[in-house]
Amino acid sequence: MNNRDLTEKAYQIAWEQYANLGVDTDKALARMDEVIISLHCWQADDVGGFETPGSALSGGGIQATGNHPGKASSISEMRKDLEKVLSLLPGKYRLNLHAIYGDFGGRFVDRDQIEPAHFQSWIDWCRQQGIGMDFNPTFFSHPKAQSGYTLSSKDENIRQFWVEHLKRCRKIAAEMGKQLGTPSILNIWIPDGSKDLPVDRNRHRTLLRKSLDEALAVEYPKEFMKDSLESKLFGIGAESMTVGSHEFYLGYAITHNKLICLDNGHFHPTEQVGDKISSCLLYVDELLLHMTRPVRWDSDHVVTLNEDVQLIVSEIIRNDFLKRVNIGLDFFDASINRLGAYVIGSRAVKKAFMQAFLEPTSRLAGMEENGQLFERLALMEELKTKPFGAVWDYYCMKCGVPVAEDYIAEVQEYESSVLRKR
Ligand code: RNT
Ligand code: ZN
Repeated sequence: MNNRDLTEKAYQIAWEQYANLGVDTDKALARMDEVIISLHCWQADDVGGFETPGSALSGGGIQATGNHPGKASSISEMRKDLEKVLSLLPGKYRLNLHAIYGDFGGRFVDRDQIEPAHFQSWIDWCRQQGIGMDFNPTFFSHPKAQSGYTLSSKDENIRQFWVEHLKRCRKIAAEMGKQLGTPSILNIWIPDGSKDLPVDRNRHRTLLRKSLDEALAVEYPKEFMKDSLESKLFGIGAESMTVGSHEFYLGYAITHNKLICLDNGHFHPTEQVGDKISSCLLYVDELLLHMTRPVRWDSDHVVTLNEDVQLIVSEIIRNDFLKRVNIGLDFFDASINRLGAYVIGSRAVKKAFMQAFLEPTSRLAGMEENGQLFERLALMEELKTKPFGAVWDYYCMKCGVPVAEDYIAEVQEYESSVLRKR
């Protein structure tokens, strides 16, 4: 039997097995179109950007490790890589760009000088691809970030420099959203913090609030852009205090009607972001997710289909939160093929959604309601070994992208014909 027929046949059997559980696999497939993942540009080049030739990540307490050959070192290489990635992924996507990825035409343009024009070629590329765009100011890899403080700096010149950067980024994001007809999520993450025990934490947090008030003063229509705030527990070199903590941003977001960004690498390892969603959404309209895989620390490993990711996604689907949750990826692994990393991570998140769509949720909820807790746990365990993979493969086939592990050969081919020649 050829692969296509085999995939069809496996799907028919899966359809029946899920039907016995009261789940309609065809409906689950149709719902996959509602899931849009924002592909973070920074996996393509280890968070380098294109400000100057050979730009590289420095400071900020984040790190890409590894030196797999073929890293994108120009905008055209990056677009080519992203096009290849998109050709291997089922369903819908967006592009998530950092400010350092502007099209600066070979000239150095400092962060307080960037304009929408520097991002026009990206907007045009996204339009061609039929995808929306998200955006991020870049508060690291810059001499004015080396002190460890940006928006919360006590140095007024430095603070003003970063306020100006943020103002400009918001304007650029609004332009992206306006031109592409879908709001751009502007995510603010700053590395500000202290390696050792600070005496005056309060001053930095007060300054950060002041900077946000100044930079967010201009209101843009929600159809063009939305601001999001990303907290963190600690970073390398900022172990003792992070100015933009979860409490800080949650308070700011609630009082200013902003989005909260939950990065699942940014909490104590035993905390679950999946558990935070229903709390945050009682108080803010929308969330942004940074899906990542922290291994022992905020290591930004490639996302895999693990229980962290499954809980996050289940919470979204069980509570019908999809319209209020924006999904972004945030990992940067330079030790393996970078395109392959995108494909593994994006597919893992989509697989989690497919599993969530295949859950007999009302049946489980009924058991819970009746106090049948053994039955609830037993059914959850059994669901793990239902033929979800057959539905996933069929979905990929219907989307016209490589089925199952077939994408490995395509990534290998791209590596030998393109990446190894760079
Ligand atoms: C850092 C944050 C942040 C960055 C990107 C590059 O810990 O997670 O989201 O990873 O902005
Ligand atoms: Zn993040």
